Amino acid sequence: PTAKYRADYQAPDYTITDIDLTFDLHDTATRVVAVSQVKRQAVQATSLILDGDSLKLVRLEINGESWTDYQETDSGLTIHNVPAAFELTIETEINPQKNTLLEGLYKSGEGFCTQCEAEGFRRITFYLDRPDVLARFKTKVIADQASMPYLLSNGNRIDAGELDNGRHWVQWEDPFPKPSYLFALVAGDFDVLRDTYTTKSGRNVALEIFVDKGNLDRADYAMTSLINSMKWDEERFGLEYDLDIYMIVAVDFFNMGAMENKGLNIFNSKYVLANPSTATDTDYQGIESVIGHEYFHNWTGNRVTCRDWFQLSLKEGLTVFRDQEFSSDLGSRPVNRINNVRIMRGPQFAEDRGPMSHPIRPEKVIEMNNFYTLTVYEKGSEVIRMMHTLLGEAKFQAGMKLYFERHDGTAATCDDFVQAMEDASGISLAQFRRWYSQAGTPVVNVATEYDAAQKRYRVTIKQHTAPTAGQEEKLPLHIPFDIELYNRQGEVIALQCNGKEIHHVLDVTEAEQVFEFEQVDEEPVISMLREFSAPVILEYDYRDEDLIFLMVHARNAFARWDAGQILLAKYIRENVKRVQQGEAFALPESVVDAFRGVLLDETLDPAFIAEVLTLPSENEIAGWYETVDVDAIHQVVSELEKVLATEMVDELSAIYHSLAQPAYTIAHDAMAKRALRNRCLAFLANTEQGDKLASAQYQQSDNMTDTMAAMSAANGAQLPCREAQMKDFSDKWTHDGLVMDKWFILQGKNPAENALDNVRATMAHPAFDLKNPNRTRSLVASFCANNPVRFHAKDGSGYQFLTEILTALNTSNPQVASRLIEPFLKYRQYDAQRQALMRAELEKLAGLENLAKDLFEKVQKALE
Ligand code: BAL
Ligand code: ZN
Repeated sequence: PTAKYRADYQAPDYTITDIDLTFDLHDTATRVVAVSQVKRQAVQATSLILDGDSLKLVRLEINGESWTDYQETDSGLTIHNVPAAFELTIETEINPQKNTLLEGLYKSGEGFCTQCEAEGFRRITFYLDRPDVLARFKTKVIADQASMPYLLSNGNRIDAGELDNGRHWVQWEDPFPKPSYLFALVAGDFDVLRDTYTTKSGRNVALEIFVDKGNLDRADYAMTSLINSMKWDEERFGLEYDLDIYMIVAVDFFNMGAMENKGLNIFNSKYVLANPSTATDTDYQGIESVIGHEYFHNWTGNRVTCRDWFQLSLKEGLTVFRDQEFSSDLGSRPVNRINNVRIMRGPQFAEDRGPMSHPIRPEKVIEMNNFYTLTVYEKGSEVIRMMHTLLGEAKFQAGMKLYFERHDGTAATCDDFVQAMEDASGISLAQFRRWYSQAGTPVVNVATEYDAAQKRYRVTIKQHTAPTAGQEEKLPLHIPFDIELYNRQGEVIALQCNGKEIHHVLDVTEAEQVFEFEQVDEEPVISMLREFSAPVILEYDYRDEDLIFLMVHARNAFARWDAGQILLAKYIRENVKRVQQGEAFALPESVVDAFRGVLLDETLDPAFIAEVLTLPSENEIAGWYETVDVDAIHQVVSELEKVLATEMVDELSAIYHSLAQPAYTIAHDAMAKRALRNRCLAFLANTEQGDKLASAQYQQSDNMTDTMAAMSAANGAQLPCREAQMKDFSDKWTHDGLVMDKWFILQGKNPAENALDNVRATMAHPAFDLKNPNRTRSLVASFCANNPVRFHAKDGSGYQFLTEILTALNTSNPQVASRLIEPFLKYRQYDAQRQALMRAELEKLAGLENLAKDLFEKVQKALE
């Protein structure tokens, strides 16, 4: 496999302005006729080079005449000696039934659907399958009428008819030119939830959500979320929907979360289907954010798309930022921020440390699917958020407006976006642009000094980014560094430098910079990186009492949570050392009291309290170490949960009982109370009451949130009630794979010593199917990625298991395989014995005869 480089970008020699597609759908032999209007763009070009993959060419014509001057190649089709402008007709045959890759046109259950991003359209027809070729699409779909009454594609439905052989057809037309990755087709039989939305300028939009028959009672929240998204985008960004119909189809077999195809979103059913008895509060929140995300792409992604795939963060980072803001405006801003930051500090920082480390705008790609990463998405969103912090809402919105004025209807670059922000605001983003090209997580080291005589407080800030794979040299970044100083009464001290008051977001731009604050009457407590104002690691030697002070006094909820996390981190590190030295676990009473104080503070949002009382994950903790001691980390986290539970048992128990709710509702305050109650239960699972409480909650629960909380508590603490719960749940839900995913996750995360045996046995469960990405991720990824102590068993059994799965998926679905391989990529962070075992597995994979390029790229980088 060969790499592509961002620096090599060239505009296409030809473009396609219009394409007229006809699909004659059959399970194993679908015929696709594509009639394209082709135009030469580069004077010297004579050959049209089209992308194609796994296609059978049936017919090729130019201007209606058969054309024989062409060659089929490994990557598609080269047509020689073509005119400057012509009509190209290509007929291909494809086999959707055999398409287990779930890219291009494939079967999900009884129906047909497509996934074309990034490069799936070339598995449908030979085409200029690149995002800077924008064409108007017309699509006719022909299929059996009885089994497939719904035939859908992008844009507006303009005609339909019946054929005399039991088949029927529907004609679609999308007036907006789009790249091929936004093409979609769906055929099948569904239940449909319908609603309407009137945009602020008066356009009536039909809203349709298609779900498998029998699932209509699980579509309401998706519809509510869609309507909320449409309204929010008008209010916050001034952006309206632009077609007369917006369709969402939920399918069971889908590699990603969802796809923003113009007018016809295709969703993983996980992000559509929910009712109180099948979905948890977290599932509901996931639906709201993914429905929002795909809707927001209509402007940031579809109306303005990417020039090339290296620019993916142009649409993804921006759209993640928008969906995060949507969830924060509708729900709790602090809780949303906390959860976004957990993802950054855990898996995104881990990605930055590993062999696949890349800037948010990658420079080199072998398999594009490997770059739908937390770096491009989540860190990409943090980069947008930093611009928002630097510019403020008004100037940021002016930048958005200018961006659309300049680039609507075209394919743009990340630099175009930054330029619009810069031009609209008048704020220089010259140095800031380095965030697009520099990989890795900067470490910001802070030292403070108080001069009582001068009443000055000196803050020295150093930034350093360690070399990352393929990028040795790092330059200082422009880091917006949000701080606040407090006096001992908890009052904010105005920031004054050189006789002038300055803004609380400091512009850190140099490798080392000193800020000296004047008129500071007493030694202050400093709160830093407020709101996680930049995606960096903060190093500062905090005293316990300052952190405890901030947990109470910091003005902003995020900073209070963060102080608690830093305090926990101190004692987790210390206890890991103690465990390694054979000493007993120890935690000062003052630390317990700080958390008790938060638990008992009735002025706080219960959902926020639950976050403060949530310990960092074992994976996040692993990221703090050069060499990870999985067993010690696991032991310390378990002990910490137990000690906090034992010390606060009365308070936890009282709050648990006081938060019992009469009936389930999805309102935010009800969710918040459940979050805290179930966090209390997770702690109490470690006490004598655990089994009784988890058992009673499971039996009495009228909703999936409480059911899963009871099961997770029982699973995590290995309570006696666990087995009966697991059996009961499986008996009840075996017919429903999506619900069973929750059960598979618990099997994967089972801390029992024989977890791997259980996982292997579970693969024979009737609801399990390795070909279904959701099932595989639920069971296999939860074991390999989220059960570190069992996956990293010293005998290497977990590693062998992962290799077996990867070998099977390498042929059936390499895109899913490529996500599952992640734990192996971190092998250098483990002890010598484990490193050797994991490396041996990587070498086994490298030796596979037909290693897919998705895995090839990662294996090669890991072994380098
Ligand atoms: N564009 C791929 C799915 C998503 O990010 O919305
Ligand atoms: Zn997206």
